[in-house]
Amino acid sequence: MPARSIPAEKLCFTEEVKEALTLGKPVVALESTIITHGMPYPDNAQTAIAVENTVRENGATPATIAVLAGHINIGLSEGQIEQLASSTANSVKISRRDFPWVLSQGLSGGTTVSGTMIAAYMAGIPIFATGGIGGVHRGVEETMDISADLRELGRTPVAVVAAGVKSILDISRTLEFLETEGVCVVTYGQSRDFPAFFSPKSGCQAPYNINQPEDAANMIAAIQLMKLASGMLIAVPLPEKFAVSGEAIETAIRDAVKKAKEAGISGNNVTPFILQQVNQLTQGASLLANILYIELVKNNAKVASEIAVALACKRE
Ligand code: PSU
Ligand code: MN
Repeated sequence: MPARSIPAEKLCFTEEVKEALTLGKPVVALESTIITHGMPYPDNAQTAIAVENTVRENGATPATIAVLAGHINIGLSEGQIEQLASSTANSVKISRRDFPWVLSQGLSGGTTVSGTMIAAYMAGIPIFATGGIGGVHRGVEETMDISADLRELGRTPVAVVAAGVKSILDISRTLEFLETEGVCVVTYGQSRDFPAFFSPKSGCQAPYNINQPEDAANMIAAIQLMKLASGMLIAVPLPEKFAVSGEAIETAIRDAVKKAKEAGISGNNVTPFILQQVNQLTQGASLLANILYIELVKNNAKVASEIAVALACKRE
């Protein structure tokens, strides 16, 4: 997919990513809000590097995307990951609306699913792996809190591989909104049950189900063939062996939502607040939550890599 033309000095590629893209090798984009707003240092840096390695082990090149000093970086060196991970206090959480500010002010930050999709598309990377995407928040009737991720999926043709959305969100409204936005949602595995992050099942059905990387590659190719402006969501459930512990953590997350409401947290502070609360509420189990979280992201990265490989094979 040809890169959208933007001034080269604003888009910085690592040699590894530039070479892979030039040669048409499989590349998987990775987001960086996980690094800046999802986990404390040094876990965030270690996780980011572990996820990159999972992509490499599965035959693709990882391109972690972030904004550093006003430049959009497609692929980060270990030193840059370390820098971003250890200086999170000044990091901006970057979705579509935030680019004009961070680029013009020369700021740094982690890109959300929305922000990463935009940058991946500019760089010519059609597939991207993350943990979970943002969604429609419960109480949306009052707050209008709908993640920019959902509208981005409707307007940027990048396939996002994620474990669905957290059960704290309004999952059925999230799926309704994705339908309105024209986003093709597909579960990956044995069931059409849309996953809810640590819970492999939410009880809400996705419209389609696939279980082979080639199926996903064919769908991405169809989007490209039709030049649809919309992306797609490939929802991968947490592997069965982690499901029981996953359910316990989802319960803790639901408690954290209550707290956020009581504390009057709003806007883009909601998700980081909840993630931090869950660590506290699960106490002894927070280590488990961390381990599960890393397993979940790595599993998504593996699936995305296999899809990227299948897509590259189709192009040869
Ligand atoms: N969901 C998670 N963990 C996360 C996020 C979402 O379980 O770290 C991050 C992602 O970067 C996502 C963003 O794109 O939060 C959505 O934020 P908001 O709800 O403010 O749109
Ligand atoms: Mn929001």
